[in-house]
Amino acid sequence: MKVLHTADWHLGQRILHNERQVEHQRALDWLMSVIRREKIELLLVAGDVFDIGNPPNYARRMYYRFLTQLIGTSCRHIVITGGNHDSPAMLNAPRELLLALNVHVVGEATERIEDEIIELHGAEGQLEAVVAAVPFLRDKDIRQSIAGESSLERIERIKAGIRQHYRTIGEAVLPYAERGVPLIATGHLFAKGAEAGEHQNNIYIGNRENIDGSEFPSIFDYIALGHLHRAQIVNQDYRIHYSGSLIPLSFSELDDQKVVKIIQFEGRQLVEGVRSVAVRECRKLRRIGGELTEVEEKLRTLHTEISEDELPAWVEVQVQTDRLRPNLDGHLRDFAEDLRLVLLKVRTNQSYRALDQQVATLDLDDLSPGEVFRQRCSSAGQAPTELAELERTFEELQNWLQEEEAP
Ligand SMILES: [Mn+2]
Repeated sequence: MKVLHTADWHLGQRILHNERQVEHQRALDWLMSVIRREKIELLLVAGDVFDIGNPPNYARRMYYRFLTQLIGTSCRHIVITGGNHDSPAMLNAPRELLLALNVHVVGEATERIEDEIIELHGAEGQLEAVVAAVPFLRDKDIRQSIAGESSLERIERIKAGIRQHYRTIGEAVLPYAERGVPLIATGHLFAKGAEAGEHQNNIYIGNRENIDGSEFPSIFDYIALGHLHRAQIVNQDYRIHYSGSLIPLSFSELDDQKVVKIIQFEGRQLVEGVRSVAVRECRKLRRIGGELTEVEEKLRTLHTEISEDELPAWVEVQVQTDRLRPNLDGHLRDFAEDLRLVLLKVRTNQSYRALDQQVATLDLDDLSPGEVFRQRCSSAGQAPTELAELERTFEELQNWLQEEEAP
């Protein structure tokens, strides 16, 4: 059984108001070519297919077109699980229809753990693999809320609930242990022993380290994770991997090599370990800073690195300057246009302004909601001792909004 593991597509995502449609389409086309070339038999998508609960129509079309293109390829089984960005209802809506195409969708956890256990059968009806398709586990899936409990107690309960969910599903696959077929689990969470990107903004402190890597049941031969956008192995355990996202979803992911994971099983054994296949980059995202002349020089250099078949690079620029420069933005954008570069954002350090006005200018786009909240609390004279608890409550509120409304 040859398996391809990917996650965190975030179809419909935008970066600083710019659509990623062309990039996503190219990434999916590339993925299709890999599935064909490698003769993949099972495709796992471990959550966050879409960026928002109500994605634009083009993003839905892209998703369904991709699934349709899999018909007639070597890829006989597809398992898709919901992430925290997906709307479970939206993902589950075409479930029965997709099942007719061998696409198994688990948008959310239900009360029956059996709903997450997927037996994959070959053309002759023989068992080929078992997937414990665990989606993103929402607060409501794993515990009853308890009045009057502090946010820290709540976090501990969520963690205990997640651990319990995996223990239960590990026990539920025990009957398959001797069948000689791969036993695979999925997950969409933050496993301890993994690193998030610097500013991956969909992970809150309250969600940190939902489970320790060692707490995944040892019965599973491979654990396909999503949620962290950086591809990595968890706890040095050769069985537990994040595939990472398919394209860089923010400027903080610039240094990550985007990949998909390919796993070849013989019975329950991994052959050749887990292979990372680099996603073909179709647009460069760069952050460039320095004095104006330096910035111009770096933009020229970047221009030379863009190949013919790539889309114009997207650049964020920070200019160091000690004086006011009227129309700096317009000047740099004109400069970049001839170089097949698009400046998504031009910033200045503005130290000259702070000197006479003592005003530090902040851009809302650069701040996370948590940072805005913290600054607001500080300016309202909130005592630092109470700030920590307030911040946790705010995070809880954000999590709740994200889970309930999947923005
Ligand atoms: Mn996620």
